[in-house]
Amino acid sequence: MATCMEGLEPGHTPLPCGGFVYDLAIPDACFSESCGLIVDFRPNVLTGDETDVETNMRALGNAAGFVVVQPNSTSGRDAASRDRIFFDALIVALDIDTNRVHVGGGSTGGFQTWHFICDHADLIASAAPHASGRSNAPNESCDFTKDRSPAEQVDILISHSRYDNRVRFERGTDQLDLVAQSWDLAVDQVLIEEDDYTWTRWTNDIGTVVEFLEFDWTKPNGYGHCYPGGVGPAGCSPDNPVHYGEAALAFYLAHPKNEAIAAVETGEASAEIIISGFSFGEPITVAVGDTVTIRNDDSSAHTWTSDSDLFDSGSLAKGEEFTFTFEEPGEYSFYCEPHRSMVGTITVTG
Ligand SMILES: [Cu+2]
Repeated sequence: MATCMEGLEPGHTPLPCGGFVYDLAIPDACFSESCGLIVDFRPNVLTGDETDVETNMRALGNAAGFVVVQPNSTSGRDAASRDRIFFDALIVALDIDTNRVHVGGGSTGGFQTWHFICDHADLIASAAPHASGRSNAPNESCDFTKDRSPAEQVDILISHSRYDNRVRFERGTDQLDLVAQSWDLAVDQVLIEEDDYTWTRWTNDIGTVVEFLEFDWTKPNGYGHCYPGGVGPAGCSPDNPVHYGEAALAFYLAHPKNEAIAAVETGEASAEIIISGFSFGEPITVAVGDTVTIRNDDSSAHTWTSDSDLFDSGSLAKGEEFTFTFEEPGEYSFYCEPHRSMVGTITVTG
């Protein structure tokens, strides 16, 4: 298996290994510095290339400092274990940051993600299974029983269409219920509630986060087994307010394995938050009276919006800035209006 790694090169490389092809997208920088890893499992009717049309994960992940792999391998529990061997070799070969390994995928790729959550939780920081859920096949279900349960809890973004014609919506909610019961999760927050979609956040005492995005979007033929925001034949519609790949990436960035708090020196006259790769970066600490400048370095527009209505930058295009001066000590949480998985906290000391 290690010999497969001899073909690693920057850019998009279909890498043959063990009889399968792993579509790899590796930013130049990842050969000289430690990057994260995103696995984007494909539906069985799509290749890695076709999957990328719907998820755009190569471009999104690469821009945010991730190696992206889209395996063209078989599905199922054994396949997940075999893919794990490939990923482990890749992690060593590229010195991947093991706090930033994430898996996701739609349909068959979603079930594959559940296999991974169940059997390889030690490897992953967070996951984004889409259009998948409880399996009916014997020995193929990550049913959270004693025989088949993750060794540790991971943060998960689950998405599912209420009009899914291939994997019924109830299978998604059944799986959510299994996770919620096993990990003592309860709804903590309704992040978004619109006519055509609802996004909830579930948490427990030890800080595990499971988010559930349910939506009404379908393809023009009314079938809901599709990627939100996807532009190809397996996409729901480019007009959807949520894009699966963007939502998964934002969730991954918000949920690394060790959510270390990096506090900057306090008492500085000013501090800066840079929005980049759908992330506000590490939490920061400032002193009362400090002015915080926020700048958007992404080509997508973002907002810096306080949970408590204290501040709101409005929509910031690329390169735009907004400043705010904190007059009271406290912990201030914030989010991005169009990308609710983009969240952060600023601590103001007295
Ligand atoms: Cu945003």
